[in-house]
Amino acid sequence: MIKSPLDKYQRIEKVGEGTYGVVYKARIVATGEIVALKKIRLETQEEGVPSTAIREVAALTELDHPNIVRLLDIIHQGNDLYLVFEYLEQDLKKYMDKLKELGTPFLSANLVRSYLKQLLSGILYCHSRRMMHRDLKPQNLLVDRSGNIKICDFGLARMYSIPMRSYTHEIVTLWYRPPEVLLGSKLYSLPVDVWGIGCIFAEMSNGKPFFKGDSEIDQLYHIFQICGTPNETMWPGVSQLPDWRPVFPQWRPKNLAELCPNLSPNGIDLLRKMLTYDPAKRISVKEALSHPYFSE
Ligand code: PVB
Repeated sequence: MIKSPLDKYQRIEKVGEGTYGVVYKARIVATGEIVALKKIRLETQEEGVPSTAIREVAALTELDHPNIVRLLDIIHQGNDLYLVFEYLEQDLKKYMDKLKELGTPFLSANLVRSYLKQLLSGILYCHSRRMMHRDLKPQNLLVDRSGNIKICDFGLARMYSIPMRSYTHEIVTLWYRPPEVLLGSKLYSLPVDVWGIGCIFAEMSNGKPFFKGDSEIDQLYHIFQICGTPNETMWPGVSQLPDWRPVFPQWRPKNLAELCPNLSPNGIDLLRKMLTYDPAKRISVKEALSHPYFSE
């Protein structure tokens, strides 16, 4: 038998299927250390993994922050790329589902604040390196028993583009997608991650998704019904976006404090700034971290 670099790892069990590939719980044979092995099938016409993909993934090993899931190793084998990450016990979605089953659907105010602060500091680390995530959602946030939360799939969304369906044909969620992307903007940037984090902030404190659309237009209308239908006054240029329609129904904005009864007035103020339509006016991650909500 020819030795493969994968022999260093022993698969224990399949964790599940993510957007880009299947994830296994595994162990480093030599040390017994538990890791996560993510297998990415690259659908290329030609044989082998494109060298640009390998270079880009290699750059991700440089990301070193307590709130970013650590990429430990990359193994390239035939048409597959195996990414070895630190292992975490569950994701935020599963954690929130478990709380729901227990009849205590939402996170405590202190845990919401702690998770939000950790998420923002992980994102600030990446944004200051001009990297955006583009697909933040509770399934991409991993939690441990000590109150830590870590972001995974940073950098992958950029390389592989966000597919319509996961490789197992699961429909990819639209609930965290910002209005500029839903309206067809191709020049979106770092503010997309702030919108996604805002949606997750509201979801953690309410115990249910904030904008729960089942198609792109339904997603947009859910946002309009809560934030009000946007216009040129609040968002200059909105009517020039590719998927803007002059016939969009007109809704007035709702009161966020009534929709998020567990958030303090400072929390509501921060949420409103994160869910600002115009990406240029949306609060930045850095500004969000110095919001009074975090010094309550
Ligand atoms: N889940 C890197 N990684 C992981 N990716 C996923 C992980 C994980 N740890 C490091 N951990 C778990 C372990 C057990 C469970 C869950 Cl939700 C997550 C459980 O009890 O079901 N990815 C999963 C998908 C494969 C479903 C969560 O998004 C590879 C980043």
